[in-house]
Amino acid sequence: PQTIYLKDYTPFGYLIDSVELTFKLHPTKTRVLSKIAFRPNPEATDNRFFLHGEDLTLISAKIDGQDVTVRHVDGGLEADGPARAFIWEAEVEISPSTNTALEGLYMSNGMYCTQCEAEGFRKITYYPDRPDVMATFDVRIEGEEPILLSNGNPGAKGEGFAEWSDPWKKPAYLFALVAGDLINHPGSFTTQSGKDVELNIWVRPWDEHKCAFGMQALKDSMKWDEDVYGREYDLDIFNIVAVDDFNMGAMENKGLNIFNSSAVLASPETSTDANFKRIEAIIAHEYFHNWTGNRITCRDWFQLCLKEGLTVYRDQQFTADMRSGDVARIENVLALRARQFPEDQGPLSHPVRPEEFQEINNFYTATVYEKGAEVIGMLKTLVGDDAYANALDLYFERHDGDAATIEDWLKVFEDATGRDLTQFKLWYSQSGTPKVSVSEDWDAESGTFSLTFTQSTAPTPGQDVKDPKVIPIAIGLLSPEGEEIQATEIFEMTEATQTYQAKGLSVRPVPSILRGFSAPVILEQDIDNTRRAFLFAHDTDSFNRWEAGRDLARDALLDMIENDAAPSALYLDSLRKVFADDTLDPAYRAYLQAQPGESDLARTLAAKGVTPDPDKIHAASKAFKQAKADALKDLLRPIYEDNQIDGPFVPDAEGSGKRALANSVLSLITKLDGGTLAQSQFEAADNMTQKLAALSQLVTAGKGTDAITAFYDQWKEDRLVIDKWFSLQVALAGPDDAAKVATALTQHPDFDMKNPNRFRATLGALAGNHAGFHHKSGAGYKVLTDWLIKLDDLNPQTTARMCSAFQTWKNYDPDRQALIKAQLERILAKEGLSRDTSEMITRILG
Ligand code: HT7
Ligand code: ZN
Repeated sequence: PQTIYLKDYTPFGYLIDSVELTFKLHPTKTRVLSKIAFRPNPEATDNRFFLHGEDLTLISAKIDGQDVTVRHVDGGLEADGPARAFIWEAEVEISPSTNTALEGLYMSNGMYCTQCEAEGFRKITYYPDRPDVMATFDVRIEGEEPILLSNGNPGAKGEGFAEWSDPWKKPAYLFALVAGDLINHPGSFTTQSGKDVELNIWVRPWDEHKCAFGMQALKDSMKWDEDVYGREYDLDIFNIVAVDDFNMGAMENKGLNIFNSSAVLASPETSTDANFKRIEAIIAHEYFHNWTGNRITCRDWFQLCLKEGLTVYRDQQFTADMRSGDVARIENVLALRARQFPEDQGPLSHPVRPEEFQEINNFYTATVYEKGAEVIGMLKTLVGDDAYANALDLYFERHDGDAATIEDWLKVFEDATGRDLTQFKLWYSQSGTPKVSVSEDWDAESGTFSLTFTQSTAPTPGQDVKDPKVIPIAIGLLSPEGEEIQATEIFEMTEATQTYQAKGLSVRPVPSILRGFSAPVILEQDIDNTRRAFLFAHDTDSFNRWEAGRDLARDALLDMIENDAAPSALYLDSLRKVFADDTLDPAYRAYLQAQPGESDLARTLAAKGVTPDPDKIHAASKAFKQAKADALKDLLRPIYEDNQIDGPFVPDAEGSGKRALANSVLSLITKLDGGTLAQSQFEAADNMTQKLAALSQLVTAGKGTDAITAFYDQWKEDRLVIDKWFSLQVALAGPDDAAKVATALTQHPDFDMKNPNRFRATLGALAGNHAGFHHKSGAGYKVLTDWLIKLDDLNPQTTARMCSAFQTWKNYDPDRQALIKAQLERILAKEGLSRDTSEMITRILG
């Protein structure tokens, strides 16, 4: 397969003034007629007229009304393009119902829909399918379906047809079409300049009761983007459509966002608090793309973080404003460490702006998205809130309508602040997670406290040597009594080794370093657990307070795993004191007692050079939880009772926080009562958050058989709930059973490998069950591989994404490595393996 390089970018030879598309819908013989006005691009040096095209049957092609001879070449066609303005017309035939890759135009349960990012439009018609080619689109859809939707504003409509017109220039990846038997949940929004916008969430009739929350989240997002970024919506209508078969969460097509139904549909009976929170964030994310992604798009796919990093940063700000900011930061960092750190510290490591790829779909990664957002957060920390706001205003003003680059983005900040960002740019080009180690010095005579920091980044694939980066390190100082004697300051580290000093102090302070996780680095602090316990009790920075408790818990667990130690009395004692504090926000309190997961512990061991033993990790995790339950015994029931809510379920910060705390306590109580309380919660629960938490506890306690059956019987008609049913059983199966449970569920009549949600619920859950997946028999590896090989024929994109389950393989012992390697080689040997999966496996093998 061909590798594409950032350094090879050249503009396309032609510009497009307008695109007219007509769709004559048919499940196997859809006709697409295109009429495109091209003219030579004065900035291009190469005027080859090449149009991308895949899986298309060409019926006819004309230039200025005359039939034209085309040459079919790899990935598309070529024709002799005139060196003047001309009209290209083509008719192609495609087959949506047999398109299982869910890219281009496909069918999901009888409904037509599209997914064009990144390179799916070329499966719809011949076109320069690259983001720097932007055009206005006029679309006519002819079909029997009652609802026919596309981008932009609605035009003429009649029996069997509808027309849409998008006045904003856009790249083809933002094109969308939906046709089906849908009903709308309506809403409206008046923009800051007084324009009324029609809002709709389009769903199947039976899902109408699951739209209200999404609609409110959309209105909140529209208002927030006006209030915080001054961004107003720019069409008369904003449509969202829910689709069951979808490769990712959602897609920001101009004026017609398409959502995986799991990312928009919600009701208290069927969705958990976590689902509600995720839906709110995804609706915001896709809406925010209207400015950061659509009005200003990417010049090429290497610049993906330009829109994704910024839009994730914006949706994280939104969540922090809508809910608890402290908890949101903990959740973002947990997600970064769980998904991005392993990527950046393994064979798939790549820069936030990659410089080469074979298949761009493989680069919609935690590094581009989540680390990309951290980079924006650091930039804001470095320049300050006001300068950030000015820079963003300038960005929108200067680049509206552009297909921009990271250079453009940084130039805006340089111009707005006068700051040189040359070194900062390394965050975009240099991969790997920096390690920052720190040592302390106290000069009592002068009252000077020094912190000496050293940064280093291990080599990553293709990058042996790393330069020092700019790292904003937020530091606060506490007195030995726990009072804040110096509020948070930002220390800008730019050298490999650099010292921070605080002078004129009367006592040696206790430092709180990297407050709020001010940079995506690994902080190595040589401090003892008494210091950690102190910070856990007193740190005035909520993130670092939580982090201190987590570090204590992690060290206690590692001691149990490595040295068969007893659960740390210091930790349990500290936890008791902190956990008893009912003035703390319940959601935050729930996080204070959460322990690192098994995969997290395995990675921590590997980073220390210790080979992780999944069985030992599993056993220690269980024993640790039991010890916590014993130590907190008398506190648990009162906390559980105090956090029950009378009245209707509201998925807001307050309600979800109380439920999170009550359910975290339930998991400890189950360790003591064997599941009695969980059984009554399961029977009484009127919402999915409490139902599923109770079911999880029953299954973990080995008492779940009847509840699993009852749950299925109650919810068998609801696909999204049944995804939970599949996932929970595999995720909670014991190490010896996980592969068997997953295999048995793949035989269940409701298992459908073509549906990515169901596939992930079953096989993704197996990969997430650490001790089960890494079972020494190799059964976990084999079951996942068997299914990845089958899925690759149907859906390469989802297959390739799921290969990342193997990315940590070199952390394990030689036997497990050999077992995994054999499975990776088996995948690679498969005849006709997709480019997506082949690239992933080749990179993982290293
Ligand atoms: N910009 C979108 C990324 C995307 C995608 C979405 C759905 C299916 C396939 C996809 N490939 C790429 C989603 C986002 O970041 O908002
Ligand atoms: Zn996005």
